[in-house]
Amino acid sequence: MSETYDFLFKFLVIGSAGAGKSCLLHQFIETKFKQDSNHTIGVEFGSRVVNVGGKTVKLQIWDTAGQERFRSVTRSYYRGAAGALLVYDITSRETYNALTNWLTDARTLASPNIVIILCGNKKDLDADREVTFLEASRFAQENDLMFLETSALTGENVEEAFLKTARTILNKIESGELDPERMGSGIQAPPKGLLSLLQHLTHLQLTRTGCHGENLQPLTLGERLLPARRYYLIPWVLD
Ligand SMILES: Nc1nc2c(ncn2[C@@H]2O[C@H](COP(=O)(O)OP(=O)(O)OP(=O)(O)O)[C@@H](O)[C@H]2O)c(=O)[nH]1
Ligand SMILES: [Mg+2]
Repeated sequence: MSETYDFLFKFLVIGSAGAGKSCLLHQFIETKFKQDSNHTIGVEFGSRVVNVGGKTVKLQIWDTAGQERFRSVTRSYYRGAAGALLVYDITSRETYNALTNWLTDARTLASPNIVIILCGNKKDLDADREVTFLEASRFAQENDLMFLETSALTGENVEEAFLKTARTILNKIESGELDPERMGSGIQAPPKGLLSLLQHLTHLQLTRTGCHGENLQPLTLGERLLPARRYYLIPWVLD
């Protein structure tokens, strides 16, 4: 049975290899530290339903590989994301220096309106710190990002990072700054029509290619089928 929710937000977790992206996601979903985390191959997926400001929001989270060799694969998942955790490791200046590149990718490939929180992870390793809180908070301010230092190991600020991002998106919807109906907004309302009901019952999702043959996107209710597009039935992402 699929649960009910007011909104579904597509989230990305991006940043350099080894920054702790998969551990952050694991901590958020399972509330425990992921022991022996290996490099992510391509992308991994997780989801959790949260309560934000009286609304039930399902977060559909794509944890991407930080290694360069997966870049073309991971980039294809950016499109239409509503929020992102941009992660670096406070003990690795290299991961911090790469932030500008990740940020450019997120804003150009996902959406210019994507809500991003900068996460300085491995807060528990303060003795090995290479990036100060002040330096990163300035970077965040200059680039219009929210900012938190997190620890996937202790769980500190992990839930906050996801919830803060969801709350900001929700505020933008409520203020009219973000339109959930807009294609590629990364936000979906709950399944209402026959198409959605069918998709949820069969766990198959009707998708189509984008205007330029890129990424598969779910069909929206009432959308017309066009001869120039290709349509596919793919397994609905299960919990
Ligand atoms: N001390 C400490 N170690 C962490 C923390 N988060 C992750 N690690 C360790 O950092 C290493 C990399 O973590 P991952 O979560 O796999 O890193 P990733 O960003 O997903 O890496 P890719 O999938 O290759 O992009 C692992 O050895 C983790 O145990 C943290 O908050 N504190
Ligand atoms: Mg990973």
